[in-house]
Amino acid sequence: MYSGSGHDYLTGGIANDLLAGRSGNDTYKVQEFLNGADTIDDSVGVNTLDVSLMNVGVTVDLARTNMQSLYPGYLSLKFTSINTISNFEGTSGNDTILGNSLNNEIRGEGGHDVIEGRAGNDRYVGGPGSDRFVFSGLQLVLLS
Ligand SMILES: [Ca+2]
Ligand SMILES: [Ca+2]
Ligand SMILES: [Ca+2]
Repeated sequence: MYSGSGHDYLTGGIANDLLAGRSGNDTYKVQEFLNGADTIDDSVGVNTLDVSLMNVGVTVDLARTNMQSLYPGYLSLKFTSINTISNFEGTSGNDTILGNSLNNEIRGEGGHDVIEGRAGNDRYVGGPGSDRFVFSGLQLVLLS
């Protein structure tokens, strides 16, 4: 699936999809039963990965560019750049979210989330549940 410039909203189907938002700020929305191994090809704009429709907690590393499993058996994603995703919207489950060097806005939503933004001026929003934020620049761990 390719889209042009502008602000787009892309969602994958059950097969292995190529989601390419290109220029503009894009939102990539994936969900549990529309699984597969999808590739998100984008390095322009402030892009959001939204997995809030999934019912299970995920593990994602936004700086990783090889295929990674967000939840075994459900969903794998590959980002074509370490700068593909700026913002992340988590699930109601227990998520583990590692940011990249961009200024990330990471929303853990419900569950017991572990969020580490890495470099950049990051914004963490924990949501309900007890969350653990790792501020790598400050070497500070907050347990809430
Ligand atoms: Ca984009
Ligand atoms: Ca969560
Ligand atoms: Ca960051």
